[in-house]
Amino acid sequence: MTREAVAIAHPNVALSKYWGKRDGAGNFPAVPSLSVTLDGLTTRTRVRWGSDVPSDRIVLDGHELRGADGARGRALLDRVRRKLGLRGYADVESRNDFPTASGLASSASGFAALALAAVPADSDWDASRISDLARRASASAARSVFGGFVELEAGPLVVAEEDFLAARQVAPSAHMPLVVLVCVTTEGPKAVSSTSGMQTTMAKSPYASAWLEHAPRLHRHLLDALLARDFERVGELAEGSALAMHACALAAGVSYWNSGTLEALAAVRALRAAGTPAFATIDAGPHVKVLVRPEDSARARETMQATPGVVRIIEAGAGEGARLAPAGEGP
Ligand code: 2P0
Repeated sequence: MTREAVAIAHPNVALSKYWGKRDGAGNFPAVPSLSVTLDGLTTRTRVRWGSDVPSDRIVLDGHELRGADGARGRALLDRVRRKLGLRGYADVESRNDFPTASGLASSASGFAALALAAVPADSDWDASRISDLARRASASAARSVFGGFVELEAGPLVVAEEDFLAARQVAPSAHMPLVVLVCVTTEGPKAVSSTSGMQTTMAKSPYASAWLEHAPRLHRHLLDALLARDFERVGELAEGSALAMHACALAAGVSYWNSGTLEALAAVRALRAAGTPAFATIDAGPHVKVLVRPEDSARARETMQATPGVVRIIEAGAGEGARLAPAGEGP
């Protein structure tokens, strides 16, 4: 018996940020988040279930995944095997067309693609169940299952591991045209994983409870602004969410920024002062993602390219959710 599928998924950038987990098992976020799935960066993952496969194995960009990410991926495969009564093990080959583990959200696209490719297409699992499965590996991955603008609510206050929580699309890509300029400020891997960064933040930051109270409120305002297609309000709130998250983390000694991050933030502020509505967001890494309307992207790109510390720029728009590649395509 062999079953094989290739899935394609993209990272997403959160406009209102997820940072902090509920106590207990199951990887439930403590705050709601809202993201836009990107189209400029891609993960392709092939999963082959076979009775001839000796053990679950995940190879990413030519190297076998070990450590925490490998364990999460194998736990995902194990869950699929148990829930669907599959026999045998899975051989997984995955490729990113962007730097892995550098704060460019490779775990979001990676676990979304893995979840979709691991669940046999003839099962009755819909996109919500795939999203719940992906969330258990990495909460941001639940959002990359869907395209356009996507919400993931917080987990229940008291969680049971088997509680269901999936992301959902709140608006399609075309709802509010926007360009994301990913200003890469280093090609190296990040020093602190998101999981450990958020754990340290929640355990040690004097502002953790302020974040947990503020984030859901900001999220609701951001969702309203998005539904009203108010780009500038969305941008202001998105920048506010990122700065609040990083301020909270910084107070616990968790810093993802480098000098290029600060230069890029200043350049975005200067763009705004000169009349271009451009807004910054930053994830668990040093890169700055600039949100602009499509008609302003060339000007913003020129400014960001000339900013010290910006190594290169990847331009992305709102993209599609995870999907299966046509039969016969490789990873
Ligand atoms: C987000 N980040 O909302 C936030 C903002 C980074 C900064 O979701 O522990 O890899 O695997 O559930 O999803 C990155 O964290 O964390 C993330 P886990 P994940 O996009």
